Amino acid sequence: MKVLVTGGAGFIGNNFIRYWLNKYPEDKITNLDKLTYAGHLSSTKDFEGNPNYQFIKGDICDAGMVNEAMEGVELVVHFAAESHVDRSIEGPQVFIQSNVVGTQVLLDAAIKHKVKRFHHVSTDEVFGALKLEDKEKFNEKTIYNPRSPYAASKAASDHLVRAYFTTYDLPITITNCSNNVGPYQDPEKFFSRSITNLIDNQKVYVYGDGLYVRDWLYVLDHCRAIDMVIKKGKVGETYLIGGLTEDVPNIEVAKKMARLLGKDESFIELGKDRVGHDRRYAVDWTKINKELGWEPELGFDEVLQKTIEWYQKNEWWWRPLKEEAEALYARTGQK
Ligand code: NAD
Ligand code: TDX
Repeated sequence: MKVLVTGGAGFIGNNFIRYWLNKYPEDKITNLDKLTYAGHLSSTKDFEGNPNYQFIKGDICDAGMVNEAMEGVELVVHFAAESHVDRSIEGPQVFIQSNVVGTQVLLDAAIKHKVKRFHHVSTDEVFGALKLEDKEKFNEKTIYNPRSPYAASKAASDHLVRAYFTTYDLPITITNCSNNVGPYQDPEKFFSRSITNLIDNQKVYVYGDGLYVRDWLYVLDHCRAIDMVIKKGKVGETYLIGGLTEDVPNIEVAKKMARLLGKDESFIELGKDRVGHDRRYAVDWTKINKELGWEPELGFDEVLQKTIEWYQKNEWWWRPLKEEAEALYARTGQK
């Protein structure tokens, strides 16, 4: 089968391609990626020579290029997006362009080329924010309430994907996943930024009061869930994917990281808050568990340990990216 992956030089995309090439060695994968600041060919180095893998540098908003890449494709797995909330606050326009217009260009091409499945990779941020005391978590029936330009652009893309199913019968599936962590995550995100700061004897900057909560999931557990939805999921359906069953506030995450890296709490600083900061994300993943048998393999402590070890062993990968990531925080005042 010929598979088109968009955004495969980014964090989740490269992990997904590596996973898929190993699990389905007979498939041929084309990776279409614009190589924005978040796309790195260093992340695909270990499989770039695989005869079943091909890289195309291109923009998903470029219909000509997308149509060429879609030739003979049966499965599209769509990761390409601007993905960082802090950058969307600084400059929303590119989020609308890549995440909304780019998705629409891909959907049109998918119809033209009669693809058998268009899988859209989305986020739990489309649902807005839970309160710390809320009992009910996000589920497939939760009403959309995006609160950052990033979340709004992803919400728009989800609506478009569903509209193409209803209007044009395009065989789609959607997954909305919680916060991923693991190998090859750009050091701009909380986990990867904090771990690499600590390795460099720098502080972890925890936004606001530190009582914000995210639902952390190991990236390969996400890749396995996408695989299951593609192979066994029902066309037209949405599946939510999440990790933790108990809340861990960001400040506790930072403390655990510091401890594991041999640092005391003087390496943690409560800092400037994010504008419109969503208080809490928590995902109810009962549907994918009951219908497809998915559950996360790794608990939070294992996720943290494995992720720290990867960044300790792979400085060659993250060190060249650190300056660009910290330049963002110098501009936004988050150090
Ligand atoms: P990332 O920022 O690490 O990677 C995005 C990739 O997309 C990069 O390689 C970039 O070059 C590429 N890209 C961006 N705009 C493009 C364009 N116009 N044309 C072609 N390529 C383009 O992102 P990520 O963390 O790997 O996230 C991947 C997808 O998963 C996104 O759609 C995101 O919304 C979703 N998601 C992410 C998380 C998370 O925790 N990281 C959680 C749930 C869902
Ligand atoms: O230095 C930091 N200090 C800090 O306290 C950074 C970078 C973040 N934070 C906080 C903000 C959030 O509460 O940590 C939490 C996680 O922040 P991010 O890593 O920026 O992730 P988040 O905003 O939750 O969004 C992520 O998860 C959902 C991804 O970036 C999205 O692409 C995905 O859709």
